[in-house]
Amino acid sequence: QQAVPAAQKSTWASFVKSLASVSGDLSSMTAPPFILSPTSLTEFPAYWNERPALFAAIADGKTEEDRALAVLKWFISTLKSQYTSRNESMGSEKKPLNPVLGELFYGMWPDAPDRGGVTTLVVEQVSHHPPITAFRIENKAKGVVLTGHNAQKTSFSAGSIIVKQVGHALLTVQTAEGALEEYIITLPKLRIDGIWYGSPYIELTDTSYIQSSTGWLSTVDYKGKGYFSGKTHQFKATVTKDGMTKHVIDGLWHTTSKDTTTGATFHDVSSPKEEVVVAPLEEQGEWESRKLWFNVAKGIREGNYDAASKDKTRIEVDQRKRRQTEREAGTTWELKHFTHLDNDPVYERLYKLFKGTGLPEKEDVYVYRDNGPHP
Ligand code: 0T9
Repeated sequence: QQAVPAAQKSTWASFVKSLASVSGDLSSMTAPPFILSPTSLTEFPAYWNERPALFAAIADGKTEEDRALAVLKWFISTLKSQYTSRNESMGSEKKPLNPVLGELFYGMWPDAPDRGGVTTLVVEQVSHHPPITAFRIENKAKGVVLTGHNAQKTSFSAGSIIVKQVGHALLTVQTAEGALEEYIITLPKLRIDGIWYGSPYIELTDTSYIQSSTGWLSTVDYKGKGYFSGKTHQFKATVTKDGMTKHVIDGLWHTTSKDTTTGATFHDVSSPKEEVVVAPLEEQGEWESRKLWFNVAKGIREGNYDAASKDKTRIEVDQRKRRQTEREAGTTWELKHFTHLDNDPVYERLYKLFKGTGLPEKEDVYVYRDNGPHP
């Protein structure tokens, strides 16, 4: 139990015990200081594009098959950033800051010879309770766009936190022939282990799917230690068209994989990733994540937890006041970049192709509204 500072051992033990009784949403639980991260969940969608060249390369595929494989390769290559990067930067998984309604995060990745232009990121917290984050990533020059939203349903089982990801993403690509291809992407289930020892880490389980409007379907099965072999972070992806298996990819999502049909390397994430570029604080608006949480994040980083909790309380009180004012006026908070629809028309259309996957028939969606230029 080395990861837990001596002074926080008992608060950690009671926190872990209370995990078993809280089900659904862990985000608003108070956790001991050592496990707090200074980063808000609104920053997490940037993980989708830490390899901007792979995102851009989707548009370069000559055939439907090429593009389906390019989407799968980009997707698998995001998993290391999404699910292991906090362990690398902070020693373990930590509890992210719980975004407020209307919180924003903007970023970009600069142009380079391997990607045709800049890639932009827009994130908005579209619900506070339960927390839901909507995002959009676009490489305009290449005609590749990713839009999605996600929420989590958590439960506790055999000492691990089980996280079901709710929501999905839609990737669209404009082909050289001018056709618009769509890919619905569903998200893996997470198991957070190492809780008792205070050093949580993520293993992916279950299955995620990438269904294309062209009929190509990638089914990604995730397995941890002891399934396909004794290694962590294993996956096997089957790429099919009209029910026929065309490729089987096998490997470790945080390192490399192979196309078992040809033996060639499929993905390889050993090269450095590219972190999102964010405007300096002086140029950020009040609702932008790093500006909004500045004092809280500083307190957490510097071990000044009194300062962190004081400013967190200020933010929470302000939020409660706003909700109260809205209730009294009979209004609701207006989202800046997204419109909520109860049924996603694209998902509904492509659902017919998800044969026998057990996925829900309908899903809601946050559609991006183009509001002109923003930082
Ligand atoms: C979408 C990602 C998601 C968000 C995080 C479960 C989690 C919040 C959601 C799913 C991203 O694309 C990928 C990566 C990590 C996920 C987080 C890991 C995590 O622990 C938190 C939850 C809410 C907790 O903070 C649990 C309590 C904590 C003490 C355990 C470390």
